[in-house]
Amino acid sequence: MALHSHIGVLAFPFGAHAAILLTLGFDDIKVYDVWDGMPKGEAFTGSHLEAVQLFLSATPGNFEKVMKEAEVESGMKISCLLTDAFLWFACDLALERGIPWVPFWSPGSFSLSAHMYTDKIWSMMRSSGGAAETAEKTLAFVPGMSSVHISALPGEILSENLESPLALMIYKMVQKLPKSTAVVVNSFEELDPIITTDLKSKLHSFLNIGPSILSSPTQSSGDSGQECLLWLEKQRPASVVYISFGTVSIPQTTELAALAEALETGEFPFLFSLRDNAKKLLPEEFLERTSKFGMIVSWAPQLKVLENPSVGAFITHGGWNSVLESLSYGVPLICRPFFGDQNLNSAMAENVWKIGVRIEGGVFTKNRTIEALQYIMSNDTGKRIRENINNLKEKAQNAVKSDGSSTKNFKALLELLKNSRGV
Ligand code: U2F
Repeated sequence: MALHSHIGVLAFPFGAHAAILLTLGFDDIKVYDVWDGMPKGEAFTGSHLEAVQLFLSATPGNFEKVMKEAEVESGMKISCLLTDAFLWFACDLALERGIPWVPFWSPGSFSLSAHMYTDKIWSMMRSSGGAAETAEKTLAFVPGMSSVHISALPGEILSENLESPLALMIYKMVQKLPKSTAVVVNSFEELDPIITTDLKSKLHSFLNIGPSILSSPTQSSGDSGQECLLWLEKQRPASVVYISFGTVSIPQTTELAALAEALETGEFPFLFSLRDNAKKLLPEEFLERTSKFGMIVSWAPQLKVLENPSVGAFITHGGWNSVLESLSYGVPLICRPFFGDQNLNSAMAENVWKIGVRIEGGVFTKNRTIEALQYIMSNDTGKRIRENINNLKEKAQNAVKSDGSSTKNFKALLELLKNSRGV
């Protein structure tokens, strides 16, 4: 892509706190830090919601300041805003400048769809007496999600509380998205064609450009990664349970104990990605007792792990990237969701795509975990699930081929960026 004399802004919230200026190529990217709203000179001790609140009160001024600095320093005008979709105010910044706003929605398209239907969902919940009363009703009026229960929706929708900064941010985002030039997601159209068609009818342009791990796999495994990959090589095909709860969540001690007991009792070979600070939460001497058939690492090269034929199931929190990666490599899921879109991702996996199961009751107990593992790993009961996930794997691989839907969408995105002012 020729982006000469082009200056765009990539902006992502929280943790990164950065606006990234993009010009010629990777060597030409310059990162600018944007103030995250934290009181200067003080260590922050509040909750993550307070952090979101502080961040929001610093916007959009914090971004505007840095964008101006970048323009002065580079001598170029910003011609496009490519931002995390959560940064809804980027819509106004782009409109003021007369340039495109391209929001990236990092979870799956169906959770975006659920947010787009929030007003309708709320009115249905109110007329039926509230979230608890409607928990078992299905989203019959949301295209492509008619078999999903209300109870699977993200907390930000179920609570009907716009005082929560996160819920307010998502709600405002939904109002702005129809004004965006294009909404980009890391998924593929064939995964939920009905939802894709519906979102295309509501947005100027809706571009599924994934799974990005299949179109540009770049993960390096490092030294600790090598060790667990060598260990996987020695295991029988489809015999290992891979366990990871993503970058944020860790189950509580009682649940970790139940999960550990299930692995130990059933002698399921396992590879567990568990951060060092959480290892002490495991039952005493669990590591020693299971060292013949299990391995724990603080970070696993997840893509290479899921690609390995010895892995037969993935116990996950249902984060969108983990779900997409698992289906891209054909590994059935056992989901224990924690917050946000994870419950919905897990419900889609179990009820719509039928590529996995949720832990019954929503929390690990020894028996429920053994049941889920036996169900998925068995030749008999797990067969259908493996067939379904392998079908989706094939569709995902086709989507990123040169004539695939995601490749076409990615080209459309590049055209859109090239045609933005300044090129
Ligand atoms: C938030 O999800 P997380 O970041 O907690 O989880 P994922 O979306 O599943 O992403 C985890 C990534 O980290 C990688 C793994 C995924 O790409 O391959 N990884 C790894 O390489 N090695 C490890 O040992 C463990 C993880 C949020 F909590 C979710 O609700 C959202 O769905 C998600 C996307 O917005 O962001």
